Amino acid sequence: MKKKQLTNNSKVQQIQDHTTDNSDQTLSTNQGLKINNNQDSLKAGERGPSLLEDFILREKITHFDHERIPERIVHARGSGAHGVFKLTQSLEKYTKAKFLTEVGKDVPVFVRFSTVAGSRGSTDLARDVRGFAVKFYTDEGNYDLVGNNMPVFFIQDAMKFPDLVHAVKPEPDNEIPQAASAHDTFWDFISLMPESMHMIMWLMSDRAIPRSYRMMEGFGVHSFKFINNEGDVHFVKFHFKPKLGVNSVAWDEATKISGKDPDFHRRDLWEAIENGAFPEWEFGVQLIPEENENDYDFDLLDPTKLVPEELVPVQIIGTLTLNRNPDNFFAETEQIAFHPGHLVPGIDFSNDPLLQGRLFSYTDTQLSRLGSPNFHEIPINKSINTVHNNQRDGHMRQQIVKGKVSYEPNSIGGGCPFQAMMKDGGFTSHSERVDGTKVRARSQSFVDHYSQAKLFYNSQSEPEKTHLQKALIFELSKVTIPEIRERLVGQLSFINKDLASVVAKKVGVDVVKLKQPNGSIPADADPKSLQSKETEPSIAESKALSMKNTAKDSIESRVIGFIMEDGVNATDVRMLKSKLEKKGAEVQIIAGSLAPVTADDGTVFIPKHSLTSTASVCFDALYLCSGKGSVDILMNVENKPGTIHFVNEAYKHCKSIYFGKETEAIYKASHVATKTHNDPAIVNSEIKNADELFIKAIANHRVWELEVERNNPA
Ligand code: HDE
Repeated sequence: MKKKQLTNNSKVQQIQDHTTDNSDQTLSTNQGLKINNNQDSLKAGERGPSLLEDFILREKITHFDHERIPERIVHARGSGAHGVFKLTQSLEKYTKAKFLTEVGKDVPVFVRFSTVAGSRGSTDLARDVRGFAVKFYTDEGNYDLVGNNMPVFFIQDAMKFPDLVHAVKPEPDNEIPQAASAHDTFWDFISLMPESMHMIMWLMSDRAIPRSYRMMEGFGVHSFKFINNEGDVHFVKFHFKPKLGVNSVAWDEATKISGKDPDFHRRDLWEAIENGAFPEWEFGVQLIPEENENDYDFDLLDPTKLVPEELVPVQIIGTLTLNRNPDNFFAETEQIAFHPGHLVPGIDFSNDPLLQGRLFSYTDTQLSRLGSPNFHEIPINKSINTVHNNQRDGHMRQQIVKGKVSYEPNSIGGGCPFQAMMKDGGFTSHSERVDGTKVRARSQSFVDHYSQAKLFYNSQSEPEKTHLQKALIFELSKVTIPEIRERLVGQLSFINKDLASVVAKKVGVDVVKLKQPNGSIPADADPKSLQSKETEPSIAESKALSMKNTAKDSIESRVIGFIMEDGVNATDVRMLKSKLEKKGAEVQIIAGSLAPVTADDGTVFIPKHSLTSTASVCFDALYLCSGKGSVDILMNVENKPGTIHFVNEAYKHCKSIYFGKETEAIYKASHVATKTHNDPAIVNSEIKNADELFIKAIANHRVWELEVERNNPA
């Protein structure tokens, strides 16, 4: 694939000013002293003890000893990329934020995707929420949109966050399990928190096992506020919609990928960008005038609720494109420091009690992770706007401020740096009348915990509903305490009776009717009585909530495995490869070994994988290449188990499989031969327009609706 032109911008320049290229350079100490022996420590005699005076050894080892910094408490596992945000439609009517009013201007960004629960070295394919954090380096300062790939959250108040995280993290006595919610403490907590039920529907859906970071939606989750030049206020919800559609893998696939390639998402993002297939999202907003705040049957301040797109459509106003991989994972992806409180004029917080709590947490966590209040000076965190203030000193200070003055007001420094006038774009908090009694309480408008959980479940396609049921069954089957399973099933019964009974049957409990007081939990409450109001959603279904209804018209960056051996039909390979590549897909060759494959006309193909070094779970679709000689080798005693397993597993996971000419032996030995009536994703070279049918099937991602038929023991 041809590399597209990288966008150059001021942030790229700023970061590049800090990069070092070691090529053609001599090794040196941190003090710039050239080193002429990097093999041996200084000793008293060749076989004698090492000497304390070996400052070169000591410097090297001391630096090594301090290489690690604490990983993020949550979202520890992640990967990121640089890119650009381009506004296509001005929001001047609603906000004075310049980056949302200057159409066509390139705003540099860095995006970090992450899982939440696992540690830095955990697998990418855990069932989990994904972080979707975007730093916009605007001319008015950094704006951070620190969101997720799901539009709601587990809890309504920051007070519960440490409890939630402790419950999902590995259990404290034995540190088991890593990166998994399928254990007692998570479901114990959840079963006692009816407010989490909407989020649980999202978490048990396939959104929690994405095919790629590039195929996930992003959401700001909370309601924020837009303020325009006249001081008018609109509530705003932020959305990123992937141009490649929202797609996921099967759970069986996710568990296998975790073994075959735990870096699957990280690699996928990296390779797509290296290949010039730059991931893109449409950026959209839902806008609600301040005076309409109370028009809905949910509270806009409640982060367990979304605003259905049927009620407030998403207006697409820009594009986010990721076009450059970091040069150094630690310096950029690990040290980037997000904070929902990094704002620009024209955007403000709402009183969402979860958001309000976050405003404390992020700087606090950077202080312990990055170790200094000067973390804003690290290149990846640095604003492209100039920074002038009277803050001084601290660990690792980089800025060298000239002069005597570090206070304001001052006359010695001519009063500088001086306060910005409003007309110069200074930040002013939106002035809002706030009065009330000091209370430690939750608003009554937050007590409906089931209506949007129902809305989500009802909006899913049949295969999505089945996957959600199976996810709950898997997770609860790992819960060792029957009372927890029973309590959770009781919660499900308020969402959907069939869902509750299907799950109950499989996890060995009865559907027990729980009592229903409101959602807040009194200290002496009976756990079985912790229910909120059972309410109905105001609309029956929302199309935007099903992945089925997202873009399915592109095969760009899809990875297609071509399985071949010596004697393969070179013409067929070349023709299909070129058609797929023209549409932006990537072809990777798989053979019995990594030895070069010689085709029927003498062409040599170099395999990227062998049947044993990879697996079908790492590909979007398979082509069993034409050619009797090739098929004979793929079906010999050594290769046959691998070849057939490849096909059967891809079949089970509802992928498209294309059987080339003379591949009957593979077809017949596989499970595919047993049932393929009306299966649009099984393509045979004898069918008319076979190549086009294959391309269409790949764009459709999977034939999930045939999952029952395609099930086999692979
Ligand atoms: Fe975070 N969260 N969070 N969070 N969060 C962190 O900050 C926290 C919440 C989110 O790629 C931490 O720098 C509290 C909601 C993302 O670096 C920490 C509360 C949402 C990332 C923290 C929340 C998020 C974080 C850990 C409840 C979705 C990764 C390391 C009051 C809208 C950003 C760090 C990255 C990271 C605290 C709730 C998203 C500990 C206290 C809701 C995407 O500060």
